[in-house]
Amino acid sequence: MRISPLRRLATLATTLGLTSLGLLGAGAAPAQAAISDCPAGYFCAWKTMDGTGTMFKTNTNKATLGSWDNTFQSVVNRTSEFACLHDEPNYERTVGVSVWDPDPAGTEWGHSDPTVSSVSLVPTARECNFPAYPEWYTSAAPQASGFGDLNADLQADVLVRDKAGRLWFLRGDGSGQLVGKSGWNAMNALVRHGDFSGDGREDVIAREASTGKLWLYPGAGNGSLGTRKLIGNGGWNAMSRVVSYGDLSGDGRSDVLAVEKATGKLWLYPGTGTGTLAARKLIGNSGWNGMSALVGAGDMNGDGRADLIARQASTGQLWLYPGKAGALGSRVLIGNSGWNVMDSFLGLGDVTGDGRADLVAITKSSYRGESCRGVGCLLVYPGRGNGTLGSRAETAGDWFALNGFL
Ligand SMILES: [Ca+2]
Ligand SMILES: [Ca+2]
Ligand SMILES: [Ca+2]
Ligand SMILES: [Ca+2]
Repeated sequence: MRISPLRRLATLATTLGLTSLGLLGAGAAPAQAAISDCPAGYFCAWKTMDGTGTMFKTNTNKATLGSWDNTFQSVVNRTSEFACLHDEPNYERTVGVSVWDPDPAGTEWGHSDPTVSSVSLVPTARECNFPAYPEWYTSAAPQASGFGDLNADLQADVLVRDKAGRLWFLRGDGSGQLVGKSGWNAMNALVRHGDFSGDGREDVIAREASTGKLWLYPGAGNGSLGTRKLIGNGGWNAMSRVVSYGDLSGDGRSDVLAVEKATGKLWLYPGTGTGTLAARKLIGNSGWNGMSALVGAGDMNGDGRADLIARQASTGQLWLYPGKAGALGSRVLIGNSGWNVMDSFLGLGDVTGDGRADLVAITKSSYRGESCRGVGCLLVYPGRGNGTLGSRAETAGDWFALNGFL
């Protein structure tokens, strides 16, 4: 992504324009064009370095630029979307794209290389260079694992939240479907793991940042979500982590785990199967704030019970806490060190198609892999069925500039 370093304050531009007028003298000539002529809601460009002369303006995508092709020298983006300036026509994304942030007030303008041949306006900066959602491919599992599959086609699927607050359903064939049009950035926890409403379809649970309320979004069975229902009246912001786990209590219904910020205690909130949560039970006395990731990972050790994977922040180690009836068993080290390079984890059941639950991770900028480096590498660690993980596979490299995965 190329961002022009040459930015100027529009107030300066305005000043320059007025200065020019002043030099001309009152009434001596028509008012000279200026950056400030760009109307609100438009992207504007000029063939001059100071925003004078004829102005180009658009509030829609332009696949070609006609007489303006390769002429932009000064630009301002007064739209509420990101302006992508493509060096090639038809919004070519693979070469030469510069990104201009939304600037409805028109307080910033800058210089562009005179190489622009098409202009697109998009809700997220990522979309100037990539599709709105990342690449996700999976193999069908031999049997249902009870979670990780919103549309019940045996292929583990992912929900991705983008920086514009939209929610995308990735079914596992590389495609993405918009299932949440807006507003999802109001949530500061998003989890899914199993069926809470009791209709056999996987659901999503979200915590509203402004209220601390916990909402259940019932899965419709096709990747989209139905009308939400309140399942936690408030107070959930007292939790540092909320995990949708699968069944820990042993009644076949999916449960929620949460870590209490103030105490580091781990609580079990048993799902009732009717879209509510029963009275909580303490299952971890202290220390859980020392974990920087908690993943309801499904049955990793092959005993038929869902397990929990936790990353210890201080050591970068990965631990498996085997699920027992209503409690967690003694932890087992499954990753020696180095796991702090992961930005997030996904427990989706079996994604490799061998019937064993796997672990998926998305990397931070410090990751150095074999075929992928830096932020946004998608890694699959195949579960061996005995609680341990096989060697990672780097399966995609475009899981960045987004805002959450579940
Ligand atoms: Ca699926
Ligand atoms: Ca459900
Ligand atoms: Ca287990
Ligand atoms: Ca597997």
